[in-house]
Amino acid sequence: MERLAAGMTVVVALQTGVSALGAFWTEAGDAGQLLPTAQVIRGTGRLDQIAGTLAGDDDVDLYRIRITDPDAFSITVSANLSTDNDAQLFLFDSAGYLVADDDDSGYQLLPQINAGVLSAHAAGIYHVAIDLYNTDPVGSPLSGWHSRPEPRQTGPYTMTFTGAAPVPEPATQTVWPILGALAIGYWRRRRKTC
Ligand SMILES: [Ca+2]
Ligand SMILES: [Ca+2]
Ligand SMILES: [Ca+2]
Repeated sequence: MERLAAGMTVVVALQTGVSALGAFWTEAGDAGQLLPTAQVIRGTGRLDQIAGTLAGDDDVDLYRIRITDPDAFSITVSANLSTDNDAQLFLFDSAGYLVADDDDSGYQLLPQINAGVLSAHAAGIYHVAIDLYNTDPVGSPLSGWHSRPEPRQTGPYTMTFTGAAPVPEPATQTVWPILGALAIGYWRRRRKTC
């Protein structure tokens, strides 16, 4: 069993070795506004912050994240938009169905999603969008945006998270079935030789 035990040690190390450090993500270029063009947050450990810019006439920035603790999940926003800081948040599941949204629960006219709002939902992949009031999503699942910003404004924002993490790299996602197949093969060989 020594070789199998060693393999399982590697698995445990992969599971626990990603929990210590937080990730601070800066928008690369301009994040898209639909699922196929959402910016995928990569990294290890917690997701602490995403910093970006609402630019142009009416920017919508959509990010793919992983919610690890739905009870604790929260988003607070700081921003320095050019007029009145009136931004909005929308949270969609992995397929683009809206699960939460907020306009003005944060400081001044900034949005905020409080811990507990996601308690009835499962952990997993989600998408978070930040945009200007009063541009709202269209379709369920998300298929577009109704652009009607009031007022039009631009500027930087930072979203701070609890209960979230980056999306695992594809290689990390595929290592589990590979390790599982190796373990099953080893177990079958052991049974034949016993
Ligand atoms: Ca942007
Ligand atoms: Ca954008
Ligand atoms: Ca707002």
